[in-house]
Amino acid sequence: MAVGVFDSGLGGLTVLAALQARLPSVPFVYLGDNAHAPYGVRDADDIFRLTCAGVERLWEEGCDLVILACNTASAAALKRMQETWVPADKRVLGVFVPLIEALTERQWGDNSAPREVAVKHVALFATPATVASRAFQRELAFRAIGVDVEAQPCGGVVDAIEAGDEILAEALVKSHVEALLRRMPKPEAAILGCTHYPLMEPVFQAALGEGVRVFSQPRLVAEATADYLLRRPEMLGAGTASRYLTTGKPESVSAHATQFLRRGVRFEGA
Ligand code: DGN
Repeated sequence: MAVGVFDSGLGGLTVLAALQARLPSVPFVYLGDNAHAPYGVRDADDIFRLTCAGVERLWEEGCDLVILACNTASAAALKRMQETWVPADKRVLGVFVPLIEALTERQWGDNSAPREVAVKHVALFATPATVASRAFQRELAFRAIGVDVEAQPCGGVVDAIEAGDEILAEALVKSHVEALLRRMPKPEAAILGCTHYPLMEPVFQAALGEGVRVFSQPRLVAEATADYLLRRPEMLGAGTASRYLTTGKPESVSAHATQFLRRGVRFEGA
């Protein structure tokens, strides 16, 4: 069985690259819903409908495990999908839980007793839709984790990265970080809660200052997926190479992806 990786567009390729590095013998099928990207400006019902359609397409490819490598889809659609839509023989996982586990590993000594909370003030940088959903805060509250989260919607950053405009992307990141620091002067940790932001991690780190620990998703999601598959080896079959599908125009998406990842990627039509 291949593992499905879904994103609204190209950003999930940062997560896929980490998955491929961590799990080199696992075949992946990536689906980018480029025809409907970006999701960050859509409403929750729309994101739910589009995400379900993408996941169904990956099930057709035999991917019983699908990772939503998109914060916006994870925030707006995942819980509803898991509660109302995903059948028992399939799994759909998102990108928040690995981050929360990484944050809390410093706070919980074991599964029962909370230790002294090491991180109290956390900055979250994400798309306007992810911030509006408050999904990250909900996940923390669900686990009774008392962390103070200050969220900064980072309008424009995804578009600037996708347009290859590094100067604009850098300027936007700096101004979003400054806006957050005015409200929360001393975060101990920062979460980059959008698939595109790992590409700007050094800019976030420099703007935040050395004392702030930056949590970036791709590596954490890859580690969590490796743990998950280790416990469920039956979910894996014989390996073949990864495939890349898009709801957009394969040629232009391939060119765009090659520029985005700085290596050749060839998409097929979904
Ligand atoms: N993949 C989206 C995310 O992680 O939030 C960013 C792109 C988008 O649809 N806005």
